[in-house]
Amino acid sequence: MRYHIGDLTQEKLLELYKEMLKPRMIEEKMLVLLRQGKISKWFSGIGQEAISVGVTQALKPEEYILPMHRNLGVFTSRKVPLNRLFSQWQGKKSGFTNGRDRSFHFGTQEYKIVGMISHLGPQLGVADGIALADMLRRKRRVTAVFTGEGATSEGDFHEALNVASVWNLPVLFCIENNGYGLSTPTKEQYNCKDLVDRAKGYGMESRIIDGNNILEVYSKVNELCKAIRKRPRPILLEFKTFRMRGHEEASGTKYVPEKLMKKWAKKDPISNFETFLLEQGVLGGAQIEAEKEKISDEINDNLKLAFDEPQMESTEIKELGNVYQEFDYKHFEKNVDTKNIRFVDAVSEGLEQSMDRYNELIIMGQDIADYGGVFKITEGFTEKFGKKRVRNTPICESAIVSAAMGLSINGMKAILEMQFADFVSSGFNPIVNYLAKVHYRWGQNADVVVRMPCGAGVGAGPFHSQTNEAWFTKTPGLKVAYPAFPSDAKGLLNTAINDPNPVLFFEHKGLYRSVYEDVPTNYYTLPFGKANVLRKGNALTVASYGAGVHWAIEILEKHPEIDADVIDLRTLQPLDVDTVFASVRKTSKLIILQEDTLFGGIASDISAMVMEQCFEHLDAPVKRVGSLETPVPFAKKLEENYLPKQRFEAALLELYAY
Ligand SMILES: Cc1ncc(C[n+]2csc(CCOP(=O)(O)OP(=O)(O)O)c2C)c(N)n1
Repeated sequence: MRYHIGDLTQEKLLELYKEMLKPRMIEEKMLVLLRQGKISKWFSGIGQEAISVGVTQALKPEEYILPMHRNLGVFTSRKVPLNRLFSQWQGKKSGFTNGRDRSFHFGTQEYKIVGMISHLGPQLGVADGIALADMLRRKRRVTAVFTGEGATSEGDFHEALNVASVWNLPVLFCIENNGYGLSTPTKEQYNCKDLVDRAKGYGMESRIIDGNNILEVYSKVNELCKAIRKRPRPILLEFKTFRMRGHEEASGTKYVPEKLMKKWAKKDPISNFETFLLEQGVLGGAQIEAEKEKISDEINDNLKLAFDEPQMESTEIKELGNVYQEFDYKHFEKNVDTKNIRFVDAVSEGLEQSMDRYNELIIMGQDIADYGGVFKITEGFTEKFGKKRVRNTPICESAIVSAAMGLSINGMKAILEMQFADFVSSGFNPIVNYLAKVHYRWGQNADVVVRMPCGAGVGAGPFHSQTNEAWFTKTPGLKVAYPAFPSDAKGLLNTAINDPNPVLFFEHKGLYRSVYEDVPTNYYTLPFGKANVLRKGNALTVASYGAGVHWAIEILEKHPEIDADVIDLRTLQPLDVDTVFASVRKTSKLIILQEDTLFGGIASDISAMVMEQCFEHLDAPVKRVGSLETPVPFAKKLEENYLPKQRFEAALLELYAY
């Protein structure tokens, strides 16, 4: 291995050596503990230390770094206390997740490290968001993110690199090409010569770096970081290296040819550098022993601290209390000045007034800038707020959700417009796995609102008509709002934006231009988890939300003899079950109408809760009415048949007569 010292001082050379030695020795210790059954799982980065250490050393402490599962050297180079790392791996209190997540699945704002989620790819888009925040604040900073070569096959990789390039974000994308993704060799993973060949397609600079040569890694990355700080832009790096152990310890390396192992063993980043430093007279044999003893003592002392800590315990209340970031709801009253406007206008007004309130609120979505979005809700926004805050995105829902997560990590607020709620499936993974879980896992909030133009009745067929709220109400960590009226839409949207937690905000397209209301012109908020009783009656209770509320009222108007309580739920997570219970205790009959197909929807849960809590008060079985269990059909008559309006009328009459 050839080393070029360049202008590096002896101190720096020694520092690089020691920084590589520490993760290696920690790993060797962990392998012993694993064999003794004292830790559960280990993903080894032995042989890849030069990459973690070299990249981290080239960054400034205030610059974010997003490691993967083989980057222990990132954590040690950032001086994360070893006892905290060891406690983290044992699921103990001094770790970073209160025992809620394992291994390297955590982040820490203190050390500007954002750890991975198991799904690998979303990290790359998160880096985009962090870098975007730095760029918007004109901070000349680099964000470095790691990926294995295996995860470059995920769509997230393509999406994140494309976004970074189109937006010219200062991200250093670091591929650690270590030959295998679990057991899959590179030739079965991709079909280009080098992975950096892809950079050309993204219009991005790139470099290949010998990942086992610490001086090459550190010097080149250092130079590139300086260049990026001067002129922000993304750069793709491919570090050539090798995975010297199994994917994780239990999976072994039988599928790796012996000669490859031998070849790469000769390239070990630490022993080679050690020999070089000895030859150069920078390091002496006694010094090596002394350093090893020092690290060994540090490891043992910190291991004792971790082992002495008790196993984590918790309570239902504490665990439930940590899913969401605490939100101190501030009520802003409606004023008396109103304007008769449509649902779309109310959404637009809420967005505009919130953009005025928060300088660091960013809206992102497809065609939302000068075009104003397909529903024209952000029309005129670029003139008022500029294209930096009202951002057109490429078609890449996953990377944009991840980028919104990154904005939040770096202290900004984000709103995403899904062009149609149906397309959220392409951004599903980071919503349910990153945004939803991040607060519970390591206390980071996801200050993101995802706007969801949804719903059927508009002749738009199976892919532009779904109402998919149940995909999200099922996932702890998300909030879900689903207003039925313009004034609710505005007040709830303002609250969603104030709330530091991720909110899925459903807007029914069928209501956009058909429902008018006198909406207060000022900035006001409405609380989540408070249903609205639209009509009061004693015969029965109707509970619904979104378009269902309007269908229920329309049908009830046809039957004035039915004296019903009509409850508009307004938010589904949190859900105001108390208002439903109180009504059922009064009327003794409940019918729940939802536009979603019936199975596994909100109606089923409300029904179950009412059975559990109000059984003695019921005079009839709870009725649920929803759409047919089919995709949403296109033709008018088929769609009418699919939707629950007619079935609701029949069920309502049946319940009334019961
Ligand atoms: C979306 C997803 N698919 C599959 C896996 C299972 N898995 C975890 S790591 C891994 C291999 C990753 O290979 P690579 O990106 O090259 O990183 P390496 O482990 O080699 O460092 C696989 C298949 C996963 N965690 N997430």
